[in-house]
Parts: sequence; structure tokens; C-alpha cells
Amino acid sequence: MTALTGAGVSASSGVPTFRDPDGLWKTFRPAELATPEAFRDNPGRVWEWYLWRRGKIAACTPNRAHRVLARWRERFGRFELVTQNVDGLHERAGSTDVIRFHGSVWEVRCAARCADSPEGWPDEMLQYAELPPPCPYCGGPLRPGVVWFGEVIPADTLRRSSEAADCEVFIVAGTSALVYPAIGLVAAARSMGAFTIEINVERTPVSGDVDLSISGPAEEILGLVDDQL
Ligand code: BJW
Ligand code: ZN
Repeated sequence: MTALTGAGVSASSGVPTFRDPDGLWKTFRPAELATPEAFRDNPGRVWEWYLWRRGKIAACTPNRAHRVLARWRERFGRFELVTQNVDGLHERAGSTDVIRFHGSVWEVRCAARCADSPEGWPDEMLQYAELPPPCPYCGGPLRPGVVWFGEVIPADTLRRSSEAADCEVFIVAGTSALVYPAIGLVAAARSMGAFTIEINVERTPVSGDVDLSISGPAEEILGLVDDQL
């Protein structure tokens, strides 16, 4: 079994989604904050936005959806978790080996990719206010370790998630199903024979393509399913 999660899974924890009525993209313009061009033109503004978001996320705690998915690794022989979320709540709930499709706000890397980012940059890098901290190798700006629009998904992430899509049951939960290539995993899973299930509080572009579309909050539906196991 494999699950692909989106921002809706963290919504009841208090992490803002992107495209809901009170989502981030209602207040902020993606082109000004979540593209490499935005960072090049105004690194301070982009850095500060992530600093603000890290502060908000740090105050949130995992909900039942995160906790259930964390347990399913042990419950099922093979369970893979692919998330579009950058908040780290799956890991805080105990999930391991999460395939973080869009990276993490808790990581930084050199904007120039001058060196392979060493594991675990010092935490104080994340605390820099106003301007991105300098790369210890080339002096250029460090940037959040996330995937912005127009950027390619790391090859290893694509490979691991394609392998994860080759499963018996594929659950897609809490995503507006608008962002590619992440949402392409649903069709990939289906074409490889998976039974596909969507859990969302609204209909999405994949609702008509999945085998079962369940309407409801992910934290409740996943909790109910877990209770029946
Ligand atoms: C609940 C709930 C509850 C609420 N329970 N549910 C093919 C076609 C068209 C466009 C493209 C294409 N291929 C590529 C593109 C371009 C682009 C793209 O997809 N654009 C579309 C938006 C049109 N993709 C890219 O640029 C990607 N890169 C790429 O393709 O590289 C190849 C390439 C490079 C160069 C040239 C050409 C090709 C990269 C995409 C990176 C996305 N990054 C972001 C920001 C990450 C960093 C950050 O957080 O700051 O990732 S954007 C944002 O959207 C974030 C999310 O991970 C992602 C998905 O959002 P998600 O999770 O679905 O959240 P929402 O808010 O949209 O939806 C929440 C849902 O939850 C709603 O449905 C609610 O109903 C639901 N919900 N409460 C259950 N309790
Ligand atoms: Zn560097």
C-alpha cells in the first residue's frame, strides 16, 4: 500500500493549505515567493516568508491522519508514504523514510548547488532573519530545501515514488490534485494495477479517475479505516 498526501492532511493541525479559501495562495502570489526567479530577485522576501512559515508550523502538532499513516508502516508488510507536504509533520508523528516530493522547509541548501549539501546543515542556518545565510562553501545565498514551480523533482525522489506507485492499494489524500508531476503518481499507480482511493473534503480533477472517492476529512476517514483493521 502507498499513500500520497497533500496539505489537507495537515489542515486540522493548523498548517495553512495553499488553495483553500484561507490558503496561502489567497494572500501570497506563488510567482513572488515559490519560484527560483522570485528568490533571485528578492531573496530576503522569500527567506522571510519561509521563516514565518517555519514559525507557524513549529506551533502545530501532528493529527490523527499523520499518526495513523505512521502506524501503517508497521501494520502492513509494505507501506510507502509520499508527501507533497514540506512541514515535517509526518516525521514528527513517527513516519520514517518519507518520500518528500517537494522537499522540506526544515532543510536548506546552496542556491548555486556548489557542493553536495552535507547532511544536516547547522540548525542556526534556519534562524537567520531577513536575509538568507551565506553558503559555507561559496558564500552565495542558502535557500529553503523545497521544490519551487518550474524546478525539477530530484531524480532519486522520482525513482522512489514511481516504485512506490507500483502497489496494490494507492491512497491519495488531502490534495487539490493540481500540481504535476506529483499528481501523475495516481494515474501511474492505476496503470500498474493499483486500486486507487481518494480522500478529500472536495472533488478534485482525479475524483472521477480513482476507483473509490471518499468525501470527508482525512483525519476522520483514515481514523475510521484504522479502527476497522
Ligand atoms: C482536505 C482537508 C482535510 C482540506 N482532509 N482534505 C503539467 C500540466 C500543467 C502544469 C505542469 C505540468 N507539469 C509541470 C507543470 C508546472 C507546475 C504545475 O504543476 N503547475 C500547476 C499548478 C498548473 N509544476 C512544477 O513546476 C513542478 N516541477 C516540474 O514540473 O518540473 C519539470 C519542469 C521544469 C521546468 C520546466 C518544465 C517542466 C514543481 C512543482 C512544485 C510545487 N511546489 C509547491 C511549493 C513547495 C514549497 C512550499 O511549500 O513553499 O508545493 S506549490 C504547493 O502546491 C506545494 C504543494 O506541495 C503543492 C500541492 O498542493 P496541495 O498539497 O494539493 O495543497 P492545496 O492547498 O492545493 O489543496 C489542499 C486540498 O486539501 C484541497 O483539495 C482541500 O479540499 C483538501 N483538504 N482540508 C482532507 N481535513
Ligand atoms: Zn554554495
